[in-house]
Amino acid sequence: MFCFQCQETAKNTGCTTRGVCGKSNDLANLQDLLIYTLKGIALYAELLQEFDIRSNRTGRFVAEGLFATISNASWDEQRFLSMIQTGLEHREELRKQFLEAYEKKHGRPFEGELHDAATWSPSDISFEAKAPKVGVLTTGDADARSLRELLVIGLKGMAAYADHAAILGYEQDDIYDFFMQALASTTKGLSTPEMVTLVFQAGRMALETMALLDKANTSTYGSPEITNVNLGVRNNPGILISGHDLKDMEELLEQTANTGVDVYTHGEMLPAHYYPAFKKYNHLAGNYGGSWWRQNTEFESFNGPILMTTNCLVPPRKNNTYQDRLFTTGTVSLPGAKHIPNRPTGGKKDFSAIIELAKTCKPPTELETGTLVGGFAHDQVVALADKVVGAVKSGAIKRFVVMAGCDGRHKTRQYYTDVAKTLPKDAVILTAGCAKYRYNKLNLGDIDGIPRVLDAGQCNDSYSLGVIALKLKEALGLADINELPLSFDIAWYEQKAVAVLLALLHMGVKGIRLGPTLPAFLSPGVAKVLVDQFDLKPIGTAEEDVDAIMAGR
Ligand code: SF4
Ligand code: SF3
Repeated sequence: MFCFQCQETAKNTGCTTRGVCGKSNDLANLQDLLIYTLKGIALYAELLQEFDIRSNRTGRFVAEGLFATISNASWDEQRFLSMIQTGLEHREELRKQFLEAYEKKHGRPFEGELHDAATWSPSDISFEAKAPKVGVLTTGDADARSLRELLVIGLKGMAAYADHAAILGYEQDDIYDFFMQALASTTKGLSTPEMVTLVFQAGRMALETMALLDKANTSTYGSPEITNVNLGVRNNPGILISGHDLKDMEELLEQTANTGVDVYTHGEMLPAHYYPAFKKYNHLAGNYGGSWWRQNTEFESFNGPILMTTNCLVPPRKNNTYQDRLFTTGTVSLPGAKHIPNRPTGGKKDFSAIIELAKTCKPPTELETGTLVGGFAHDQVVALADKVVGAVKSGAIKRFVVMAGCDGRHKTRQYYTDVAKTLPKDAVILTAGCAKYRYNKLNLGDIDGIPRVLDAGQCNDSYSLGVIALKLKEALGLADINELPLSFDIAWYEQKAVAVLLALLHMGVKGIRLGPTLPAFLSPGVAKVLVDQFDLKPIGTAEEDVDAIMAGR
């Protein structure tokens, strides 16, 4: 195996025998083979675009496949074996369609050469034998490998956003077309400038995908509102729901109403509390615990069933006792955990097994008390625009610092807590994603009633931060986003953060700090392009960086 897609990769170069995350050699190889299968599908889908033939079914399959390979989502080898099998069948359908369309148009059969990804057959070689031959290291040149993987890793993040939007009924042809073009491109001998262009196009498409998801979420559940979320527990049994899937949240809340079972959010599901559509459920009791890497202790003390709707799922340790209470659904899977099947067409998921189990469980053990405030997505911040702009003009707010992104288990992430603590009292933190758990319980106070940590939501809501920046630019009459009193100190872990980074670069944001380490998949040559063109920086110490941030550097 060779995997370097996340921030915790071994020695910041690559996991080669077993993932730091726990991913096995076989699972990593199967994920590579799934990506290779998607490349084969993409090659035909791209060719079919020339005949104006496309289908959302293919787009959806590719998005789901990419999403399944993101860090800490799908741990079940059987799942990948079945996706590869289905993918190859799907590829053959597209191949047939292409050959027919070609012959119809040209009056003769297609005789061109196609890449192995489009033609290999499991009747010639087993999945196990094929998988190790199609991974990241098959691209020998370090810069070409880096550009291809930056593109594929960014696509994985975009695919997660596209999948969430599709679940709510929002899909766009141009996004699916780009998935096909980008995946197919990695099988071609493109020049470096051509590959760089595709990476920057990925930034534009990432922004478009995030905008689509924002529309899907806000049209379905309303615009997030300022909300105080309870951190304590009640006396009823509870179900803990984590991950990012709001449709699962909706259906779980509906099905648990009047059952005597409360629902608590964990990790990235915290922002569900901000949506008007969920506020009517009195049994949505609060948020329990912190970010994903604390699951092994927090799931233990929750006492009731846990529903994982997406990443990040940390496999339970041997001494954990909650395996029997752990349920997965959607993209996420884990051998030994019960999986709630997808909703039938036009129907709903059936969470009754989780609810029945919850009724037999003890209420959660209290971890903390108090509340957390959030819900500062774009509409809410725009509603406060006069107040915010007034505070900037009066000098009460000197600087905004976007500290969005992911959390992770490494000690080096203490940096983000230290930055939050060290920032002067006239600085406001804008956040989204689970990165917030490094500082959202520090009680950093407010500036004339504006909290110093403004949480827009999940990593899926990072789009809001871009909209807020553009609105501030407009309100302050500035020509360029880089003239704003705004700095970016982004924490990344998994591939959605890479999509967000590419989107920010597309927006022209310069001087982003990215940590706790720069991605291992950036070769020195590719890193230099990003440093030269966008002034992308690694983090330093909290003190140095806060000084530089406040000085606009
Ligand atoms: Fe290693 Fe991260 Fe890949 Fe897991 S996801 S194998 S930790 S690089
Ligand atoms: Fe977190 Fe996994 Fe990325 Fe959604 S839950 S931000 S790491």
